[in-house]
Amino acid sequence: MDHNTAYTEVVAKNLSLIVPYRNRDEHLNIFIPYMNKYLNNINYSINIIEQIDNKPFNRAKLLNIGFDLTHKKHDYFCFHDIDMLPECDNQIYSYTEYPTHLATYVEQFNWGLAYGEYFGGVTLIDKNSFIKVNGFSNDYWGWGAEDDDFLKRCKNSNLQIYRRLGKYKSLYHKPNGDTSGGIVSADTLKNRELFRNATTETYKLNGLSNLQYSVECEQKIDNKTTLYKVKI
Ligand SMILES: [Mn+2]
Repeated sequence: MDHNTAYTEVVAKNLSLIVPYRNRDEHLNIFIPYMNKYLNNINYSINIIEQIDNKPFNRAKLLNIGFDLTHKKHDYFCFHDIDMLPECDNQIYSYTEYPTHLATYVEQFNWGLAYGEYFGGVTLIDKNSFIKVNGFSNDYWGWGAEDDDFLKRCKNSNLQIYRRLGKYKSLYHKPNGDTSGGIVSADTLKNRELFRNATTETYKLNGLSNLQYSVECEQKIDNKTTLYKVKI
C-alpha cells in the first residue's frame, strides 16, 4: 500500500438511509426488501422514522430525527421517500461531500423533475454539510415546501449543490396537499409562506439546534433495518 494514502480514504463510508413514514404499510413491505437487495455492495443501514402522534405529518422533522439517531455511526445520509424505487446503477448512492439530489428522473413526474428547482424525494448529503446548514427546518407541518427550504439553506451556506441522474419508479398513493383536484390545503399555503420568509437568521434558530422529540419504541425489522416510532 502507498504509505501516503490517508487511512480515512481507504475505509468505506457508511450510509444511513432515512425514511420518513406514516400509514404506508403497503409501501414499506415493498420498499425494504427492494432496497436491501439494491444496496447490496454499499455499507448502509435503513432507518424508518415513523410519526405516531396525531399532529400533521412533518417530513423534514422526521428526517432531522433520523440524522440525530444515526449520525454517530454513519458518514453520509440519504433522505428517501418511501414511494420511490431506484432503477439505475446504485453508484448514485455512493459517498458525496455535497448536498446531492438523486430523484431527478422520476416516473410520477413524467420521468423528470417535479419542477426545475426540485430538491425533494431522494437527497444525499455528508455529515459536515448537514450540520453546517443546521439540518432541515422543524416547522413545516403537512405537505410541501420543506424540500425547497432545505435547498435554500444549502445555497445560503454557499455549499456546492450536485445532481446525479437517478431513475425512480413510483409507488402509487392518493394525491398530496396541493394536487388533490387543484385545491391547495391551508397547511401547504402556510408552508409556502414560511419558505418565502425563511432567511439565514431563521435557519440558525430552527433545525438540528432546537430539535425535540421522543422515541417511543425501537424495533429491528431485519439486520439492516430499524423502525423508530417517534412523537414529535
Ligand atoms: Mn409521494
